Order: sequence, then C-alpha cells, then structure tokens
Amino acid sequence: SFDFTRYHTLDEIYAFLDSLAKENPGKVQVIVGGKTHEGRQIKGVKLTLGSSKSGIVLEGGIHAREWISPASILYIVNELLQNKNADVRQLAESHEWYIFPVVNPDGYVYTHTTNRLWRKTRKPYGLCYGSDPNRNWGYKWMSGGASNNPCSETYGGSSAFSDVETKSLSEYLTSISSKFNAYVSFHSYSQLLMFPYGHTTQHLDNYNDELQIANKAVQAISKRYGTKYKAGNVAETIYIASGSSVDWVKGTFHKPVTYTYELRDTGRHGFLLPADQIAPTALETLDSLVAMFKEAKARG
Ligand code: 0X9
Ligand code: ZN
Repeated sequence: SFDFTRYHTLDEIYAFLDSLAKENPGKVQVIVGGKTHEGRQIKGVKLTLGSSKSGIVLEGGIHAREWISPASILYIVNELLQNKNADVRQLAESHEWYIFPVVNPDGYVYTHTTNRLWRKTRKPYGLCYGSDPNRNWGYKWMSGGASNNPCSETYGGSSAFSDVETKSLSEYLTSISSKFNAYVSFHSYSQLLMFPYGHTTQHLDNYNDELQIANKAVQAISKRYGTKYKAGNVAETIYIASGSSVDWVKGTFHKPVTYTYELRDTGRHGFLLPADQIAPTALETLDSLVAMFKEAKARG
C-alpha cells in the first residue's frame, strides 16, 4: 500500500489513484481534469460513497514545490475511503468528491528531477519558463499581484488561460459546474485559510458566512495538535493576487464555499516540510473540513 511517511513522484501518485479505482469499484473512479504542456494528464479521482449529489472539488499542487498539498490530499482521500469515525463518514458520504491532487504535473515532475523549488508550469515564454498557474485564470486576470514578466514567479501568462493546464481544467470545471457547490484549493505555506477575492479587499455579499465558516474550521484545526491558523479574505490576509483558480470559480459560478488553504508550516521548513508532518497536517486539515462543511450546512 501507499507509504504516507514520504513524498511521492507523479508516477507513484497516479499509480495510487489507479489502484484506488481498481480496489473500490463503484466508489472510486479515475477522472481526467485536463492536460499539460508536456503532454501529461491532470488525473484525479471521483468518490461516490453515498447517495448525495452535492459535490466538493479539491485542488492541489497548482504550485509545484508545495509538496504537502498533494500529499495531504492523498492522505485525506485515504481517510475518506476508510470511514474511521462517524464525522468523517458523514462528510464522506454526504458529498460527491472531485479530487485533483496535482493540477500542475509538469512542474511537479520538474521539482523531482531538476529544481526542488520550482513553482510555475513548464511552458516556454520567450527566454523563461512557465506562467504562475494561480495567476493565469480568466477572472479579473492581471488586475493586481501578478507580473507581466515571463521570468517572474508570479507571471500571469501571455493572456488569461494561456497555459493548457488552466484552460483545460477550467473547461472540465465548467462541464461539472452544476454538480459542485464547494471548491477548496491547497497550497503551502503560512497556515492561513482564505476566501475570495484576491484582487480587491472589498468584502463579498457572503463575507460574514465565509468568515464564520473559516473561523469554525480554524478552531477545529487547532484542537488536535494546537496548530494555529488565521482566517480572512485573500487580499486582506496574505496579499493582493489576481487570476487564481478559486477567484475564477467564485467569480464565474458564485459557489457558496470557496477556500484556499496555506498549509503548514509558518516558515521554519517552508516548502521543504519534513515528510513526518504529512500525517498530522492531513489529519488536522480533515478535522477542519468536517467543521467547515458542518457550519456551511448549518448556514444553508
Ligand atoms: O500566491 C498564491 O498564489 C498563494 N500563495 S502561495 O504562497 N502558495 O503562492 C495564495 C493564493 C490565494 N489567492 C486566491 N485564492 N485568490
Ligand atoms: Zn501556492
């Protein structure tokens, strides 16, 4: 079985997703959310563990070097399938799950082969490589906190959706848009839980709901190991940033529950989080998802 005490290559992750589908027929289905510049698939799994049709999308690995994101998502998938306690079982069974642990596969492979701290995609733009795939989405594209220099870490791309990863994934999300109500994106690091938007500090109509739900989730995170998170909208909590996946989902489909996690830690190890923190990070994050969706349900 899959070893959750270390980080894995893309091939190992995709083989794990295939094996889950094979071992859980009728419950786990392999889905393809898009494709990459270098010709890879954006592979995911759809979990159908109960009869509910209310969908949740989990997105990981949009930034290549943030390895705790895919690792935590895989751990959470495993927990959702194992039904260990009543709260997790309830969460698992009352939703349909569309889970993409690595939405920037070319970048992820590059962090294993060549440069551990690579962030972007791998499409050449002039003399440099990659757009920031969390600045390349087509909602308020290039309206702050993104660069028009292809050599920058936050390059927005030559146009909205100039990268095939964001374009193809956006088309997939559009095709399932009537099936999901929640979209959660996992990054690292900083221990933050944020909601849209990133281009403006202005509060959305459902700001209070999003903040209260986030606060419940943040309380739940701290219960298991005392890990402290801060909650708020993107622009006020981290910085102005435009063209992110979550902002596009919010701005396009107006889904009620749209969050971005910045997982562990606060900088001691940063992107190089030791693998022995995969399990605790995933478990506290799953606790927070339980609390998040309980509170979201209570608020209608
Ligand atoms: O800058 C980013 O894309 C994210 N931080 S990171 O250090 N992981 O690169 C924050 C993105 C949050 N933005 C929105 N959801 N709008
Ligand atoms: Zn990130």
